[in-house]
Amino acid sequence: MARRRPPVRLGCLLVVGTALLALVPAAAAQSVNRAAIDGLNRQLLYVALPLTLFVELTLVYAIYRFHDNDDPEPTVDDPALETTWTAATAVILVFVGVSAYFVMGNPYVTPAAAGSADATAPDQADDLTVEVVAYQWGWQFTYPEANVTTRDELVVPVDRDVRLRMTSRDVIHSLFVPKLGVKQDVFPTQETVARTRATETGEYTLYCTELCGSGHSRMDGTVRVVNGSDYEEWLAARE
Ligand SMILES: [Cu+2]
Repeated sequence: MARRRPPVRLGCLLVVGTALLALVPAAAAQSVNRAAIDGLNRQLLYVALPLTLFVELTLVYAIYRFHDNDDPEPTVDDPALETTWTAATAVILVFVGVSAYFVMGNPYVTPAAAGSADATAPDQADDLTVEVVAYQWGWQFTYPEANVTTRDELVVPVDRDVRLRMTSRDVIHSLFVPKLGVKQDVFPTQETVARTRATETGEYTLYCTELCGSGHSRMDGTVRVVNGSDYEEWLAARE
């Protein structure tokens, strides 16, 4: 039976179809971190999806086309084909690496990557700084400028850079706010920093995402993103 190339036309169709998917507007992200991470996910999805479909459909086609082939021919060398798929794979891996590198280097996603300055250096003027202490099993948030402390509730103004300087009173914890794309481990005797700028008001759940003892599953809280004047009011009411 004659050897046939996989359905290349079908592959092209899939690539074009998925590229069109990229034109569909994505749901608005709730923070700059989240926008960067979602953007990367979409980029990788648009590469992975047509490839997956192409491979799977080629497999199904081969099964259908050759299922009653009683006289299969041995595979022959095809240097051109081998070079092509090796180079194509390399290009895809470089694309994945470079895309991920830029998001990891984003100063909101990795605050320590913002210039050579260490992340715990004096804060920038436009940053609202909140000191976070994690403990078994809860979160304490202190607003140093206002001398206000809350438990399990972080209130931040929308569209403003927020810097969380975090430490732990006992064991390792990890602050995770999925909707805001914030995730950072919290260590005893050490300070780590998380940064974000929320772009949508609302209530978001925060979790501890490091198994830290029997109360770990209850170690959650709320991040309330409010507009600037509501934030000032809230702060003033607690001073
Ligand atoms: Cu914890």
